[in-house]
Amino acid sequence: MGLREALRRTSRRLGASLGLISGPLDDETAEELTDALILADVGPGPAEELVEKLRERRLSAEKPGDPAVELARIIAARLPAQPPDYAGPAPEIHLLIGVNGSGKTTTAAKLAKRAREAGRRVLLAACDTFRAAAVEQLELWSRRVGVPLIRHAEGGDAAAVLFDALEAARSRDVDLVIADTAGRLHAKRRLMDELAKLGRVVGKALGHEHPFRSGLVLDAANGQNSLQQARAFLEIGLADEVILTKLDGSAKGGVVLAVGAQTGLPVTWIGTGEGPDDLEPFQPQRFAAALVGANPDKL
Ligand SMILES: Nc1nc2c(ncn2[C@@H]2O[C@H](COP(=O)(O)OP(=O)(O)O)[C@@H](O)[C@H]2O)c(=O)[nH]1
Ligand SMILES: [Mg+2]
Repeated sequence: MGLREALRRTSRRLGASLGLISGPLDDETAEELTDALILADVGPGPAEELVEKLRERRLSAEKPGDPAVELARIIAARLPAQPPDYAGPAPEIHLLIGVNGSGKTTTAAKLAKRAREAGRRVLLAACDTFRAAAVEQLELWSRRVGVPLIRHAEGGDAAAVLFDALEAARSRDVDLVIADTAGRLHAKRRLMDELAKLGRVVGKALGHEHPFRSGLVLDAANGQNSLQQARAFLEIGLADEVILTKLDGSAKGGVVLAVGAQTGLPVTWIGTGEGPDDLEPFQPQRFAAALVGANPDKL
């Protein structure tokens, strides 16, 4: 599904409020727009700040422009900047972390397909060893997207799978390893230990300076609750970025702003459906335009 379509339910709601604005922003319209932003899960604080900025802009402008375009510009400017492309040694290592059901396995497959199609040598690692079904699900995906998989028998050790995947990556000249991990919500301490163990495995297999990136996968359909659910992951401070799934069909696309405001982490990818191609790199301007239903060429 395309981005605009995925965000249709959010943009429709915001568009209805924005459509009422012609000149300066009066109190009633401001309040309505704030409510619409809160319903879209932008969060009350950021919602008020956005509307205040829009109000100022419209007061100071000689001839106020399209309110949707103005709001989109304000939103885009608030989104954390994108991280630079990976420039470290091969292989690049991308761990996907997050609670069960957030979309880690699906996203691993989507990312793998995209990278393969871009001409990269990719390997998937089935580090969610907790349930047999999880490994099988990734195995199906690996065949579907044509990317090899490293797996162990059920119940194995996630760190051992990662180690094997990294060894295989080295011997096969792989340049990207994508590791799917388990999303069990156990004690923060355990979670931290497990993720730290994966980090040590990278050091052991590839050298201690070798970087890796942890993408926290969040379900946008749960809006701000997804941030709450992933609190343990956020508190241990091992997430480098956020990948937001299930924006399709959600009326809570505004959660992107809440994620930025509450975590300070960049959103790097967005999931827009269940199919292998339903993944887009996050582009703040394009996203902001689609969120409020503005013409992206006018931003
Ligand atoms: N609509 C929609 N569904 C998604 C998206 N990403 C994942 N899903 C679905 O969410 C469910 C859980 O995904 P899964 O990858 O198994 O989550 P995991 O437990 O974190 O590995 C599956 O039914 C996926 O098809 C998305 O971007 N949009
Ligand atoms: Mg999974």
